[in-house]
Amino acid sequence: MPNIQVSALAPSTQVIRFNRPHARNALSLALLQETATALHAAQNDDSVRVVVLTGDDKAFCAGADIKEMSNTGIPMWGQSERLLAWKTLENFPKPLIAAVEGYALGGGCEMTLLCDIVIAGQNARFGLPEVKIGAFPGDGGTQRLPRAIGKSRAMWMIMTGSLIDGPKACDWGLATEITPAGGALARACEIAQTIGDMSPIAVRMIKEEVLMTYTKSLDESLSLERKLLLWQTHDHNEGIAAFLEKRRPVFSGR
Ligand code: DAK
Repeated sequence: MPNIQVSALAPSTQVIRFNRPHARNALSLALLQETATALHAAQNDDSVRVVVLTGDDKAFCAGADIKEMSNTGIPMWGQSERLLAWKTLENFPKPLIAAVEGYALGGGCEMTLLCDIVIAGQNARFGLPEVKIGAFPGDGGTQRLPRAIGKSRAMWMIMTGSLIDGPKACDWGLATEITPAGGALARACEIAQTIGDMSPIAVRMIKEEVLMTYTKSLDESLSLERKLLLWQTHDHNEGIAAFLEKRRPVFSGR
């Protein structure tokens, strides 16, 4: 049985669904690699404008596969296949939306931190419980969580392994929006469709620029943003023309 299912739920939106329900969608190396392969394909497919990551009603993803850890021990953390798969997620240039129902724990929560927008069902539970197995969230969680929700809340979550529910995740800025239980995927696809109608080149630039916040100083990122003023595209001309002509723009991605 494949560890993920890839489908198009709306034109221009690709949905990657984690498919290890017996293990609460834990991130086996195979699941991680299949996800990376699907993302590579989506990156190279112009018809895909937005990717939605999702799980099932019980779990988005319960984190690294603890049963695999007991097979391979500590060296698994440094496995190049594992690190490369995480890099693929981190460097994915198109919008990534997480639709979370149930548990998003450990690596599953770290994955949502790499998504650009996170839609959580009312029953969602977010947490970084690695401390309970004598570890720490080593796929970016110790760095990205405090940037997302602030130091004190991040310390509390990471040091105690406590989970927070969807509404609190939304209140703290870990999730973008909350839906009734079972509604996260539909809402994520709706947002994906809205973004999919925009100029893909503008959306890509926006993602790149916003993410500079986390990697560069303000001076450097502001000057890079200013340099982008020199950037001109057909889509920009088309957007202006469509506004003036009171019609919907037709973006080509050039
Ligand atoms: N791995 C493997 N199997 C898992 C799993 C996981 N993370 N989570 C759940 N399962 C399996 C359970 O073992 C159970 O299998 P069977 O017993 O049926 O064979 C099945 O899924 C159903 O689980 P439960 O019976 O427990 O179901 P519940 O609904 O009652 O509870 C739960 C669901 C997700 C709350 C619970 O299963 C749970 O607490 N799971 C563990 C969650 C967790 O601890 N996640 C963090 C994993 S560590 C690094 C260092 C560390 C890390 C990364 C990098 N570096 C140094 C680079 C660590 C990363 C992690 O993510």
